[in-house]
Amino acid sequence: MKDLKVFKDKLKKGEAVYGPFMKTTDASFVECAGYSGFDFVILDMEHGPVGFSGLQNLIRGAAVSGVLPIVRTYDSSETAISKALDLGAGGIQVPQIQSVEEAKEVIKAAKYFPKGERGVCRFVRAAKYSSTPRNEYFEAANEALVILQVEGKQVLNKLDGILAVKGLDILFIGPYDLSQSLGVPGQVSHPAVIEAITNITEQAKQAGVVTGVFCDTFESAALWRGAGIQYLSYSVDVGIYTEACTNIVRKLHSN
Ligand code: 3PY
Ligand code: MG
Repeated sequence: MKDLKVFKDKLKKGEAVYGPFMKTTDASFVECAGYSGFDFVILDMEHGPVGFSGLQNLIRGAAVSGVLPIVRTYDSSETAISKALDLGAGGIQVPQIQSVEEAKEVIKAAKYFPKGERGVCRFVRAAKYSSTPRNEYFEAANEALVILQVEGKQVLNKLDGILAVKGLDILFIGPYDLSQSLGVPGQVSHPAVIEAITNITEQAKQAGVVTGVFCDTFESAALWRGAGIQYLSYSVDVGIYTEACTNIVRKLHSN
């Protein structure tokens, strides 16, 4: 997967990668994000309405516009993970990881032998429905990114163990759920949330693991890029569209 190699090289060089969450079920919007130059899109099965048959068209939209499709699974179950990968996701992003054991189970579901026990089928979109030679496919498939989300204060004392899990590519911090668990729901700029994100980032840095975070302002994107976070998820398709519409309506009414 060419895009995946470019993406991983950027991370290795310490560069930043940017991409929005996508709640759309229409591949046109994924293409727009790709043609705009984003590095990745996160196709959201946790908070968006898309199902698996719609998901495959969103992944196709990502392929034609040259952007890496990451799927945020609806949970950490084997089915949620392997179906997304079978459809050709460049990586999976799993929400609400609660323990080291759960992190290990995710790797097991996402990787083929010898790294894991992913259910085997080569008649899937990711294997070009069996056109990809089998050895080539199973090796390439094991390159898909595994991104784990930590977003609750109860998981903070398990971070060392999670960061040591083999096969983890990126530790993603969810500021919104984190803010709720810290007792300030939605206040992602609250000092307690900033402190928690800073500490997680530092701990990951010590462990040599790339971090990611969600931002919905340019200020927070700059803040977290400055702190060394490389995988920056910038806002959400529907939020971006709402903001653009609001600005247009405001300007039209000011004429
Ligand atoms: C969170 O902030 O909780 C996320 O999952 C990313 O938007
Ligand atoms: Mg969350």
